[in-house]
Amino acid sequence: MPVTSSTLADQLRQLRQQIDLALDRYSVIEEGCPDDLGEAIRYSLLAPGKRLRPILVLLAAEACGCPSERALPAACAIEMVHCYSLIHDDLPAMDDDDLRRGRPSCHRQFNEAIAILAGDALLTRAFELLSTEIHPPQLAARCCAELAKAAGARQLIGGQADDLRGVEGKQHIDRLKAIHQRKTGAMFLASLRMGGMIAEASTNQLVSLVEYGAKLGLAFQVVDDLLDVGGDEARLGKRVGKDAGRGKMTFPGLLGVDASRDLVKRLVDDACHAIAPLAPRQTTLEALARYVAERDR
Ligand code: GRG
Repeated sequence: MPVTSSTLADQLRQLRQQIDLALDRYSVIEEGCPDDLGEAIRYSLLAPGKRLRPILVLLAAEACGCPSERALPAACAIEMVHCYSLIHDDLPAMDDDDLRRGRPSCHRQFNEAIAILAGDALLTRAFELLSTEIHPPQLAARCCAELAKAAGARQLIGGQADDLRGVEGKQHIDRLKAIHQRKTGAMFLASLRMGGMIAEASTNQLVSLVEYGAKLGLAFQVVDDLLDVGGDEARLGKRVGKDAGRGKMTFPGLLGVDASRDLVKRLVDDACHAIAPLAPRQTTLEALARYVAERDR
């Protein structure tokens, strides 16, 4: 059955609720965690993000025939790693942002030291969660390896390091794609692969999810760049116009706005094509890809 935009909106609302309840539960760190650190962790983690990566974990599991609840710890773990990366990205030494998810960024609300430590604590908590809440232990180990690889020096952290040097580098579309493949794409792929692995997906099913994730991750980032040019700051909950203002490479900057929009359409079509073999359970992932292309936040 086709998923209309209103049924997708309902499904996303329910998934976010399920994820937020689990994040709330998993981020209570008792005994020994200093109050201000615990507060900073929960302030950033429970702030109203889109929860796209955890949603991908749950939908990938469902698309491969497994109840989404089983994938909830992995969904929360990837959101924790994502949240750590946002906290650290906002620091003065990196992107120096005062606003995140519509609120003062973590270091503005608390202080730099607490923000660094809250990020560190979220990163380590994610692996604690995977190793204690995913069963059997072999599956937990595979999930830990998957997330560690995506968040590590070759992917998320390496992409961030290259991006920070961006203004000095050669402005080229392939270089831009490579940075985003590492900063955004790798975490999308890890989300989908962990969901698939928890559902005991076949190799062919994992290949479909990976192809979908590669196209979706890039589409997401092109839209992110387009929103940085023409988006609404209040709706996005973060500063707009900052990339162009800093001379950073962006898709609209390199290709123009219209060609960037065409690229998004092509990528979303390719993403939907990639998961056709998962029919009949692929429809929500398809609808999600269309939502990502049309999003305004
Ligand atoms: C500090 C290791 C380290 C990495 C930082 C996340 C990141 C890497 C940088 C943030 C800047 C940026 C444009 C990253 C690309 C990925 C991206 C668009 C992140 C924001 O993700 P959303 O829009 O955020 O899903 P919410 O708040 O909705 O979860």
